[in-house]
Amino acid sequence: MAVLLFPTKVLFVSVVNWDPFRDILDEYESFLITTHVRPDGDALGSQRGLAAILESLGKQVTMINATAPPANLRFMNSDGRVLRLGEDIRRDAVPPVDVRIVVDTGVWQQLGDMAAVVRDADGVRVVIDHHVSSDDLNALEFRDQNAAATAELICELSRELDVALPPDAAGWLYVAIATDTGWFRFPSTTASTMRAAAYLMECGACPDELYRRIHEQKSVARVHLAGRALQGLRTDCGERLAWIQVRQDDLKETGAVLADTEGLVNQCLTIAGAETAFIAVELPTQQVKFSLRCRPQHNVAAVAERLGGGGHRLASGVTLDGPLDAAVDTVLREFRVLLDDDADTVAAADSGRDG
Ligand SMILES: [Mn+2]
Repeated sequence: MAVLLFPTKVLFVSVVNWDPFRDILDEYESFLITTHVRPDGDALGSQRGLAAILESLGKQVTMINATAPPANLRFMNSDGRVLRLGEDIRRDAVPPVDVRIVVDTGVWQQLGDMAAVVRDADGVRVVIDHHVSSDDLNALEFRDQNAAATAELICELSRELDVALPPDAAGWLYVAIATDTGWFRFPSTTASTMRAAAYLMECGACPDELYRRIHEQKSVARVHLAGRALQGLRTDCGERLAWIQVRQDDLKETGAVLADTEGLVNQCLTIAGAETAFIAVELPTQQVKFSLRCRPQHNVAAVAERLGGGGHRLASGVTLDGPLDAAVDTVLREFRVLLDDDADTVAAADSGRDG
């Protein structure tokens, strides 16, 4: 059997032409890097990874975002290098730079208050992104819609420029790719994604430690709340819908806070045969906040939109007036329509409901 020996260059084929980026590096010295509001792992990781590359080439880099990252990603800014506009730095104190780079989005609205900072300045504008939808930012674009994360492009850039990534930067980029791919299990994950991850490990990223820092930091109250919510899990439409609810009393009695309900709904989709799911969370205002999820054959955005909410095909949300039971019934009806269920199945499932 023939053994194929691939040189590194073949393994790391780039679909993006980075030559214009090289030209920018030849010509300019100071850079501002920003990303979208409510920055996620890919946004922050790409921002920080790119900054590390530019700094190791001797460039001046400022990082400013419109909003702060969620609590479990704050370790990615433990040195405070990523500034928050209006908190850490005033708008009129933003330094003049040669180049403004936007990562992980190309949409003005997603930049929040940073949009004006990027727009109202002379100089070169760059977008590095993997999303399909984009405004015309009048920028040099480095885009690969097939990349699982913007950080894949940043990895590519570091190899193209032959810049070794410091271990912390490798870790940030690893977090970026891991979180955007659901730890390498979403269909967006390709062989190139895994090669990028391997490269980052070679540069010093520690997957076990990074997973722990992001996903194994729960409070006892949060785990208790999850237990309680899951204990009350119900199914409908022949177990094609699984749903849970959290009352204000559940929060009070476990000591959990509203944010502790985040991500709980995804547990419902771990049930064999479950195609759709929702969580109903009773708010202090008596309103009820719903998070809707589904498998790719369905579209819960349609459900959310019919009820006045919105979101993505696979993950949407809507807030309805209470009381909880009435709001849940409204949403259940919509899901039964969505699943195009016949009356018999619905009736059978309903008899199992004790609410
Ligand atoms: Mn991304």
